[in-house]
Amino acid sequence: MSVQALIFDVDGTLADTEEAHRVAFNNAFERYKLGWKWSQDAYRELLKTTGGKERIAAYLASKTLSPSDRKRLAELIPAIHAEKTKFYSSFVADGAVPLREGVARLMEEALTAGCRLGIASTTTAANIDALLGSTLGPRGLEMFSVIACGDQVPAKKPAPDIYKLALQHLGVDADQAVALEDSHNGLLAATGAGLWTVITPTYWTESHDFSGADLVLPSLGDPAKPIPGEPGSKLEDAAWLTHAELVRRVEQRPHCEVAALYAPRAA
Ligand code: XBP
Ligand code: MG
Repeated sequence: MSVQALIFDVDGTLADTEEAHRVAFNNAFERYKLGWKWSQDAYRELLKTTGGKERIAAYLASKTLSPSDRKRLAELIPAIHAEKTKFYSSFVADGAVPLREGVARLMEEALTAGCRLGIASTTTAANIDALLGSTLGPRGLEMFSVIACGDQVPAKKPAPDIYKLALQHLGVDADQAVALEDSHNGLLAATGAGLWTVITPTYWTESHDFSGADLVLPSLGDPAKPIPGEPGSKLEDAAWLTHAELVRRVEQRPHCEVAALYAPRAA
């Protein structure tokens, strides 16, 4: 199989965005005078639910409320989330969130090698537009052949739906694509769709279970920000993951071999 596409997750992978999301949620809660405030510890737990609207619903489910209050607040979720998205996309548009190290470099190396780029994310198109525009300029959106995101699929990560949608629109098979992710839910979604996976965790996801991942690195690395201990620990060519090394590793050890190592033992 040859690698035809790299499919990037957004939040935590393209950029370390979750602190900005957390502040945006809290701003929206204040705007609606809800008296809610998500601490970093609480948010780390809440992140186990993907999707902002679903996350608010999960938080609501954890609260003790009268049936009428629960119904009123549940009906308010879309409006609260829309307000949150306004706050978040304005933070990002103002340049508050840079790309993680190595992301722009790997994207350019892939495009130069004739490999296409896709996105498979749980967040909204508005947030992705703001992030790509503020970090890569007008060219940002054009670099991606496909952007699969948010409510385009009924089941969000860890369901594989968003990756299957990205593959479908790219017109490539799962064994011709690599997923780049940061979280356990993202890993499950990508492996569930049959993709080779590169995981670069963040502060929010470093404690997650990444069993079954094909390659786990602290970041993609860059000449300006080399990965400590590399080359030699996990990488061969450089102290950052190059597109050439990624392709070589995928071709040497297709995902199906790795998945077999973690396949549940037959009863
Ligand atoms: C991570 C998510 C998103 C963000 C918040 O998405 O689960 O819900 O935390 O963004 P990704 P929204 O798949 O890119 O890691 O409020 O727009 O959902
Ligand atoms: Mg993510």
